[in-house]
Amino acid sequence: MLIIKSFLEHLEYTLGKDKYSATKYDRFNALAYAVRDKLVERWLDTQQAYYNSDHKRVYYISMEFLMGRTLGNSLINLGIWDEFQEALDSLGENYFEETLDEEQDAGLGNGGLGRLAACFLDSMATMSIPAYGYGIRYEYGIFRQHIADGAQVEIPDNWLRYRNPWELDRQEHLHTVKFYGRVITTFDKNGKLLREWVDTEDVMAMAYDTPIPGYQTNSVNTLRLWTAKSSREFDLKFFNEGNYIRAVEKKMQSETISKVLYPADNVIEGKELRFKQEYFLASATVHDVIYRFKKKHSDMKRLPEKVAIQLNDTHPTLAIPELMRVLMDLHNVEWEDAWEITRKTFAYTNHTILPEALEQWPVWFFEQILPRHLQIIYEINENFLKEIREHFPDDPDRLSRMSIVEEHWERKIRMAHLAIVGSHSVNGVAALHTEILKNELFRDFYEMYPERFNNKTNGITQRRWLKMSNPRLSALIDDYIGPGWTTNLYELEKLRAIASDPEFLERWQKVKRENKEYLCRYILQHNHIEVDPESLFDVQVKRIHEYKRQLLNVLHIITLFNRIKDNPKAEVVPRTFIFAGKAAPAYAAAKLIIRLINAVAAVVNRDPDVAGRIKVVFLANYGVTLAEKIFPASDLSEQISTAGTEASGTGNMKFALNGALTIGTLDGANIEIMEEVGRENIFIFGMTAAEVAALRARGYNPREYYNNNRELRRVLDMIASGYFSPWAPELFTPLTESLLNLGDYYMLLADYAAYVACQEKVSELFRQKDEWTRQAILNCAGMGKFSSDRTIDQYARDIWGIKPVDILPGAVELQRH
Ligand code: T68
Repeated sequence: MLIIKSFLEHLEYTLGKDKYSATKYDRFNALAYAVRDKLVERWLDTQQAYYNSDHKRVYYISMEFLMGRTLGNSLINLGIWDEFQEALDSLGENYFEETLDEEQDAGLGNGGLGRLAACFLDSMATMSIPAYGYGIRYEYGIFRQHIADGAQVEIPDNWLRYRNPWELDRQEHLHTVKFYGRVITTFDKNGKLLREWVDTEDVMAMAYDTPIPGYQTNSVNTLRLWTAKSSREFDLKFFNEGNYIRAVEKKMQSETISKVLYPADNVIEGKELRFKQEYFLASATVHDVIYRFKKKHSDMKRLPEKVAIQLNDTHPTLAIPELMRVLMDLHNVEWEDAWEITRKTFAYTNHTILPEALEQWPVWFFEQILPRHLQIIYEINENFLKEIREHFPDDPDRLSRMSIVEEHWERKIRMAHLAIVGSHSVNGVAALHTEILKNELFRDFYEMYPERFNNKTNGITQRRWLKMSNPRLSALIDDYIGPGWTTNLYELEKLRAIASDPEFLERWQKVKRENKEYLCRYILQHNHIEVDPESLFDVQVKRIHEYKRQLLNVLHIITLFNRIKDNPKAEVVPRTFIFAGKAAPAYAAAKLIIRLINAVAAVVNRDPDVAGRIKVVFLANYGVTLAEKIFPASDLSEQISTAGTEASGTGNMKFALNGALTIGTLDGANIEIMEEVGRENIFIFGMTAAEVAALRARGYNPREYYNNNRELRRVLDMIASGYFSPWAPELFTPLTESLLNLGDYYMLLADYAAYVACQEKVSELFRQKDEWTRQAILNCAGMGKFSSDRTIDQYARDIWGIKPVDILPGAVELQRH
């Protein structure tokens, strides 16, 4: 009952409420504080142990951390879920679940890249790796999505409006981040040339820390997020000039830096504010890292022995010239030494090959905002070009291809080139993706620095994505093979031996059925659609993007619709098509795809001929919390990107782990999933990446497919003629135009026939319930490789050179008393 005591004390003393005035949200906060108390002791122990042992640490810098909710995860990782559930439920029916449901998602990310960072934090803490996440404490995270008349509407996500009980503000951890100004040259007393960056506009970065508990371990790591605060000097300058309003305006302006997350996935918006955000994160983090290093060391050359910095895509790459600047201008390190230190410290992960997502910042941004960094980047580039000339004399094309400065049209800095040149490691996130990096996107760099390139196939944390989100399946698995899989996912292999065991099969089916019923209730509540839990749940949830081909899925749905309309008596396997995902607010095609899904849903769901066979559901506001409800209830996982476009995918792993079968292309990590679960237990269709490239080189003509396939033609004609939008017949023509007249860049039409045929195989198998279930079990059994624990272990060994540290419980306790 200590729990209840702590909970009630927080309700009273921290929140100033009693049981009469407490709202449900107060209850959540009181519980969160009670749990946080349990974290803090281990947190302090861990940080002290890192300090004492002076272990090498890794800094994972990312513009995004898509954490979702924290309370349930903390209870799981601390091993106190059952205890708290029982204690809370003694206060009232459903008290516990309702309380957990009060928590807002921390949505400080867009999609896969941000969620990967969150899974990595969980794995690093669980494996006792001395690690820090560094990011921005956006006041507004990813927008909340509403659907109004079938269209996406964005609502600001003001997630900090009511308190965030997990964070601790660190008023003392303040760094000055400089912008604008100019560089002057001076000499020190020995005649050495010095650069000084002066007349800058300064913004303060203030730290907020969130504890990151590992599972069944004493280690608690730190996620440190920066908030922009106006500097005092800044205030005083204008106040002293007597211009009060101007002073307050300036103050507000400087604080906008950490206001809002840019809501685009896999595209870059070349905005000045985004550029400033990236530098803000890079600079504050580099200063913090150096500050911590200097508590124990004075020789900067030892930095790479103690510090590894992982760049989550190019977004934090300004940390490279920033570290160079700090070393040279503030610590008097010579260029050669500074460069060696920097290169040994940094490592870069690429997450995409889409050209529109590769960052290139105009040189004039640098001239105005970061003049000192521009000088440094130019010097890095000069040295680099010299090196290329030595390696490959008489190859001027190579020089312009590889240069960090893009000279055509508007001059730009290519951030990926800077990241590769300034790092000792460059990695892709799945085997195919890394091959594409080496042989295509970064081929020139691979030829010059082959030893830098390596693959780290993504993973997910099984603590959140199975144990917490699918308690029924977890309990069943525990019953048969024990709980070892929670820290060693390869243990799931033991399921292979019982994949045909009738009793196990039956219990597995029962779990899936209950999870589907739960999702049915959610759908009924939110979409007012009644869904049959016996139907095949065919699910595509992820950001809406043309390359992910949600539209191909829609073409298949309309094909089935037509087949049923033509032959209303035919036996069909009932299916529920479930979609969810956000479109970037400025991405017109993606928003139109959402409207089409909803328009098709409206027609299909109310057609009496179709009743009981197919339904279409678009669930609004996809995010971590909704995902946790969807994966456990899914039968079929749609992973249908054009081969060669999806760097890895991680949703694919979450589905399979929860016992869904995959229909997918040979893209990203799908290939490795196939290798692990067996070719016979996955539905693969469509062109390979090589075939896509070859067809593109030959000249792809989508019209051929349109002309030669009657069903396809009919589907496209229906969309184009307004069958699904009679109130606005031309609404969807931009989509059919892009397929038929603008080249169908992602080759939906080329893969259509193979996709539809493959879906027929899916339906066939679903009729054989036990065989379906057996294959689903074999999928789950094959997921060992896709734990982020494995991924992190590989980063730690191959890139960071970091070993786990044991945290002894109470080690610091002794000192405290
Ligand atoms: C994703 N990338 C990849 N980017 O698309 C996915 N981009 O294949 C992969 O599994 C995942 O990264 C993890 O490696 C993204 O999510 C973004 O969200 C993004 C954000 C800002 C700018 C560009």
